[in-house]
Amino acid sequence: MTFPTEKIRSDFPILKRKIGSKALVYLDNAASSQKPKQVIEAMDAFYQSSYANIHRGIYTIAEEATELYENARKSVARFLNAASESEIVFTRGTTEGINLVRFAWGRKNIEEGDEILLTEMEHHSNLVPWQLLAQEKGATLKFIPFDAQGRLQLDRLDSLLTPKTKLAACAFASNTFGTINPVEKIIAAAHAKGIPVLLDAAQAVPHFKIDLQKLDCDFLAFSSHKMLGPTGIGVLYGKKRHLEKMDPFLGGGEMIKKVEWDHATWNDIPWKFEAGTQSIAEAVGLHAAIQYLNHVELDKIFEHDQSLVRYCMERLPEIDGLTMYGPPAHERTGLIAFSIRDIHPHDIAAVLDRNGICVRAGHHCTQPLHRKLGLEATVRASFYLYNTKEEVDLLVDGLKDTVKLFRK
Ligand code: 7TS
Repeated sequence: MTFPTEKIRSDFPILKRKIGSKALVYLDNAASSQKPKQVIEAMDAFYQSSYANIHRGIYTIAEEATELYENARKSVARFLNAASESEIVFTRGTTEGINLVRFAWGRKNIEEGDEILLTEMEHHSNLVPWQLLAQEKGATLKFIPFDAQGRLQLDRLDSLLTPKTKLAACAFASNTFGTINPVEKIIAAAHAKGIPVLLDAAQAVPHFKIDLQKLDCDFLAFSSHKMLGPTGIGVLYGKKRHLEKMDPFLGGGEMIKKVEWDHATWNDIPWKFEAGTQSIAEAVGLHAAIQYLNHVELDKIFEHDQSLVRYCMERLPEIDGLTMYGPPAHERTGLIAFSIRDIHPHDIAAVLDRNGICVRAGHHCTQPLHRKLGLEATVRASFYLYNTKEEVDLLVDGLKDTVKLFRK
């Protein structure tokens, strides 16, 4: 069966928009995805009929709101095949999830002289929190390097995992190279030495199936807004035995059991980590997004995204002076970063915008990675389930126009 792109496109109201006289071509999905009407309507219906704060009301709509929020948690647990929904903590997004581990796990477990192993292709969200923790504790950061094709050099792994390593934290898929990293190997090598592993799955969960029972990572963080859901909500998965031993992240309402004047005891997991009023409507929206992804099927979405990136990588060499970064198409998610000789990425993005085409130009929050490539910035096109081959053609046409304009 062919992938039902037209049917899918009809579910996304924004895709009917024009930029000037041009149809919107949205190729910035790695930054954030668009939302189907099923997500927008689920949140709208919640606000119109069941909105109330959760976990405290005895009245009907408060009970409905609580059930919807907790059902969203159950659906995330099923989506990832987590052992229990108590391992699913709602956060504001990937960045907050990683910082939660930094504060609630890292402060307790990282000491002076310890090492944290990262990779050279981390988003700043999985780099800066560890820099801050390392500075606070007197710990050191180590990095698995990447090679000329944007692949991790795993032959270095064993020597980088030392008796001082207390955590390995790694992007499941790179937001700049698109590389799907061999995280299973990293997890196996780290676990053999008793080292827990955190995966930044911001670019993974939206695009391919993850089975936490098979994967066996200790922590995994991602954002709803990159997987058709709303902004303002994300997930931190943590193994029960870690979450139970961790200190709270933020203090306040909801995360407590009993409060005295000078101390308090903590709620059970996952609520111990959910202080204050949560993003309730956003949880409803995330639930609807998961239902949508399940309906289309992630395996098919992955195949579709890869077919687009493969086609794009076949066509991009038609552009004079273009360099692509990262591994072959079959080793990546549906995104490609590139540069064109003597034309600034911002100029490329600005000309494409005149054609209605949205791409990301800049360092994509991976400055050290760009510096290692000797670049300040690249252009990145990233695809998702509603993109088409025709849109790739429009991108290539737009790039040809850009080159003509700048090489007159
Ligand atoms: N980790 C990775 C691998 C990411 O790609 C991003 C966002 C984040 C973490 C942070 O997610 P947030 O939801 O907490 O902001 N990546 C991008 C990007 O590539 N362009 O804009 C945001």
